Amino acid sequence: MGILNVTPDSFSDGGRWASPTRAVEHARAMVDDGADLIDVGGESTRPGSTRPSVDEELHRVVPVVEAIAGLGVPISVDTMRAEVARVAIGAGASIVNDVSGGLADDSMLATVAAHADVDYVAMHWRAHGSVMNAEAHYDDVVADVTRELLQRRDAALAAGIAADRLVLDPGYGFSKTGEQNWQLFADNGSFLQHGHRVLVGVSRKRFLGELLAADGVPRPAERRDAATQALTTLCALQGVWAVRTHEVRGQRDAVEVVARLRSTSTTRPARGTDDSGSLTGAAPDPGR
Ligand code: PMM
Repeated sequence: MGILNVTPDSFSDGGRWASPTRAVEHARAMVDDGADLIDVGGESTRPGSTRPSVDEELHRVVPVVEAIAGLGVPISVDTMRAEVARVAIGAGASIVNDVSGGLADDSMLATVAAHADVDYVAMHWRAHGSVMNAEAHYDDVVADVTRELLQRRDAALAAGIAADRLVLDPGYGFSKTGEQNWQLFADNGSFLQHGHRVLVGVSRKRFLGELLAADGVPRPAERRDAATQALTTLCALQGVWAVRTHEVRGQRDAVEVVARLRSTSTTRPARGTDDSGSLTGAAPDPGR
């Protein structure tokens, strides 16, 4: 899933693709590099960010969704607002990527449920960017995130979103410290046990910059792609459905390597191997 942030202030690519013309060029380049999906977002969710108005978000997102609808890959809209989701679906989006899992807007789940052919990504989330870091308190980060995410899953099902339309995302970097992100990733496979596709968004995130810091200074965002690729490889091995990424070519290569390895190992099945990986071929969810 290639990231197309049409925001002035995202942490890694803020402002770069803000004009529709540049956004379309970048989307095309990501498809050429092997992206299977494009995720268009008009609100920065980075810690400390302030929210745009609904009109401003619509103004950023909708012309870009319309313009890239002809590229031949599904479009996801990264929004917490039902109104933006509704208009973006009308403009050509077929996935709603809601980092709040329905918590930020009471109308979101019903809006998505009203479109039976639209997928819904529910991410683990506790609070908006302005206050999210203050919420990074857990007794057991894996157990707590799992419990809270499954509550959002249950809310989505209760609202009428079909189970096979749901994608779960642990929400790396959202109300989580660096250490908590690593603990979550160490147990990333556990999110796959619930029968839903899993999306992972670790691309260029701060915990990678901290890992690669020199003299106490985090590695800049645009130099975190190799570390991102290492995590993409692990995701592909685990059977994660998609990774949300700024840099596409290297991630695609990582996925191809794992897919090749899997097709090789299937000629001599290893005991305990789980073949359900979606990044690398077969879909993990029962319904599709
Ligand atoms: N992270 C960001 C934005 N949207 N959506 C999902 N589903 N998962 C994520 O981890 C996620 C997201 C923040 O990263 P960005 O500012 O680089 O887009």
